[in-house]
Amino acid sequence: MLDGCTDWPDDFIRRYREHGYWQGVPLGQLLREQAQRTPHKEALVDGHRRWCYAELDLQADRLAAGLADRGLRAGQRVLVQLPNIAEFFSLTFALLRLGVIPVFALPAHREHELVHLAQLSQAVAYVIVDRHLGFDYRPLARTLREQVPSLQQVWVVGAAEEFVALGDCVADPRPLPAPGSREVAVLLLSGGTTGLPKLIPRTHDDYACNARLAARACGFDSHTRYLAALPVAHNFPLASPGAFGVFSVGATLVLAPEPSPDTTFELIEGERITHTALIPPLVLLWLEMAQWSDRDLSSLQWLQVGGARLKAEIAARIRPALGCGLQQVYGMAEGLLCFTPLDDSQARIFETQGLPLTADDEIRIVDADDVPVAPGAVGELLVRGPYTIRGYYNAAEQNLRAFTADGFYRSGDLVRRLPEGHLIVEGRTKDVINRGGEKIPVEEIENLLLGHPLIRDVALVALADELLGERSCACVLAHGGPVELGTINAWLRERGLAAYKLPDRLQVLREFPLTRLGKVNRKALAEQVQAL
Ligand code: OOB
Repeated sequence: MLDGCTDWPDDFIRRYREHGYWQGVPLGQLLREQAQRTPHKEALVDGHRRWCYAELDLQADRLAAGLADRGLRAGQRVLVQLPNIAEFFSLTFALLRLGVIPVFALPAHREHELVHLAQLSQAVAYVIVDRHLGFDYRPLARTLREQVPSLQQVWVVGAAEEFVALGDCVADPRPLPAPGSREVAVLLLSGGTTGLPKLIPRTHDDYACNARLAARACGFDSHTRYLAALPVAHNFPLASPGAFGVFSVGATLVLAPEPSPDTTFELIEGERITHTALIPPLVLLWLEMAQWSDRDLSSLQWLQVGGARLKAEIAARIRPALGCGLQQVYGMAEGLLCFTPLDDSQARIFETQGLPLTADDEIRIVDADDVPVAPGAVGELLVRGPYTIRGYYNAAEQNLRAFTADGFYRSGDLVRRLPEGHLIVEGRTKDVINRGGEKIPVEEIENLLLGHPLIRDVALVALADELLGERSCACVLAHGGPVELGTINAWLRERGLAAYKLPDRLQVLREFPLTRLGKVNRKALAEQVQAL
């Protein structure tokens, strides 16, 4: 396994193979097998471009050969920041076939996040699109090249300027040595528990298991037409079951450039979409707009919702407004996935976040001392299983805190379990703000803000919000002078912070409420500010 990663112990490896979770086939090979089974079946739709399985397979092979010619070698990392376009998949499969490991940044990430990801992964190349939704990624590539010496190459989909066009990185396909299925396939981003985001190594075996079993739990078959409305760089639309789930059953993936009802309703109508996935704030927007839209959404069978807690009242509005069923999804890039079964009772579908995907997902719900709580009581969810990591990448010290000695991942989520096993997410212990599904690592933002000349101390807290569930408020003790949200956010933008992490509100205070131990009492602070 890649240096800096934690493998599963031998007895677990044996068990996961015996139980059929790990099938010994690298992800690149899964596409190959599908292309052999159904070469002419439509795999991917991106605007006017339609690729069948044979075409996607060929594009991946051509890129793999071309990138090998440019010196890419198995085990190296490549920072990939692409929106929902066909090249995301030809590139990803090319890298997977070479055993080169993509690090998936979100299109919304900027210099602050990207420098960290490139340094942490020691990426040798960075792949971007020239422009997307009005943003030019090439200046970002310039900054990154200056700041991260390991980044030798930049490949651009579209107009490359001084860089190299990805379209020029192709060569005639040739047989290349495939990586082993137990190797790391991709590095995903964690929502963050403390400090800056960490990288999550997912192996070919475990990620294939993730996608294949999730596709089964969601009723995907070869007739499925899945709309990727969320950015496919995220684990939910990428493999839970998402795009990889689609490819695992020979179905069709339709890419939306962004998730607005205008764009997606047209695609649902035109492409006869059967399944899609959203985060809760988008559900609200879709429900609202469905009333005014005359698009035909009748092909839609299932809407998967996850990333943040969906309110039961909103859940109940989905079928009447959109005409499709709801499937709640509780997942994490570290592994564990839960789905409400498609044939579950309405009450459970509306009020729970579902059942773990496999019988070998071991769930422990514990108190602050790691002691299991009484059945039905709320506690922190710890998990271990065939597709849940045993350690973050190159993070020996953090791993001591994020994993128990016997290999359980500490999710930082507070959950309770119903007698039949359904989990309900009740809150969390980790210092993350969940802004409608987008995760804001509190410490990362606080550390940045502490560098502002007018700010003496800061605490970022979550405030309740109708649309987003939570939004962020920077509570500030100032040195003096006017401290205002607009100027602070402009300053944060200059430092290259992704827009979704900018505080929604700023509150200047004289002092912070403290705990008995003299630390900032975040709960009291949030209550105090919410009441203002
Ligand atoms: C998904 O993955 P991440 O890695 O961006 O975030 C994971 C965290 C969880 O630990 C939990 O705190 C929260 O997001 N979360 C939910 C939730 N789904 C995720 N909280 C309440 N209710 C839910 N349904 O967000 C993710 C990965 C795969 C599938 C779906 C979501």
